[in-house]
Amino acid sequence: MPANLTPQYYAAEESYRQARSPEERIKALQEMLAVIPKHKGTERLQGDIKKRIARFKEEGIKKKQTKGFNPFGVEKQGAGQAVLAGYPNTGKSSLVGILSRAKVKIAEYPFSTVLPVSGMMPYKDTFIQLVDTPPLSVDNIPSGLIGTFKEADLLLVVIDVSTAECLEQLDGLMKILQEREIIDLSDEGEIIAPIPFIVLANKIDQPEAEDNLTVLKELNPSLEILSVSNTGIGLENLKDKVYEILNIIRVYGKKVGRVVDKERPFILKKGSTVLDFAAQVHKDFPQKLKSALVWGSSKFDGQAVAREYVLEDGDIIELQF
Ligand SMILES: Nc1nc2c(ncn2[C@@H]2O[C@H](COP(=O)(O)OP(=O)(O)O)[C@@H](O)[C@H]2O)c(=O)[nH]1
Ligand SMILES: [Mg+2]
Repeated sequence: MPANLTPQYYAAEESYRQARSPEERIKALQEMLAVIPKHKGTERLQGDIKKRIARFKEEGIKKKQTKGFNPFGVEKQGAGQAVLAGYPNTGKSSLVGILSRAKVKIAEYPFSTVLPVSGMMPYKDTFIQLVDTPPLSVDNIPSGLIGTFKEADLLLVVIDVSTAECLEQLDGLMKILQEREIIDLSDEGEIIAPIPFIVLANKIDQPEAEDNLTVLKELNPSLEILSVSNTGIGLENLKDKVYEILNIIRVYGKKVGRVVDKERPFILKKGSTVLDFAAQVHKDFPQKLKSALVWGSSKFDGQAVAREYVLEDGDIIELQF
């Protein structure tokens, strides 16, 4: 028997896919269950959703009981979370300090950062969260830190190209992260594991840096390597790249007869539709939504579009009920 699922159901399912925390997942699953057409064709699916809700609830309780507070957990904020990873003294804290307003500890001696610290990096009219982390090396991998990496939307693998040790640093980091299935590349250099990443060749302002970088690039032709420094080199390029890899768009809501609220963009995954936008504004909206007017990506300003219309970065949307 066909399930005949409704747009409301698909919207709820989309929120489930975009959910980041167990609480958000449970909420989205409950919404899916509430709007799913109740007939024989969906019985199995209903059962499956109920099981998933029960499992997430159970996991949540267990986590609270066994782990309590996890000091390596970093609550997500802003348009996306980029976590830095690197050996001691490679300049992770300096980068987070410059790019955000976070109070990070910068020191000439290693191991001055003990727990993750996050700061918000302004970008266009939104903020991207940067997470500074304690250092790791092949001999010292703080176990909680692997958890921090696994939760990231993007990893910034930081190496210090002012020294020839950058070759070992890169190999060591790639090995640690690949073994734990955090990042992975195909032979063609395509990112195939859950967390996208870029390599940051830091301290490019130093005398030996360019030569080291040339060798590094020759040995790792498939890697995306950006050169940066705390003197400002490459930082604008880095921001653009981070935004691009997060694969998100900013869109703006406009109420009928009002001016658009340009202060607070909504953040959606690239490829999101008018319906996805409606679901983010209010959970009841997808059900009522008829169409929308769009300024930006549409052929002309204020064009009426269907619910399935795919939005683009910068679009302004007026929902029509
Ligand atoms: N020349 C130069 N020095 C840097 C750069 N970034 C950081 N440093 C220095 O490297 C040392 C370690 O920096 P820090 O940010 O604490 O490294 P972390 O251990 O990776 O967090 C400090 O003395 C910084 O001033 C850079 O881009 N160029
Ligand atoms: Mg540090």
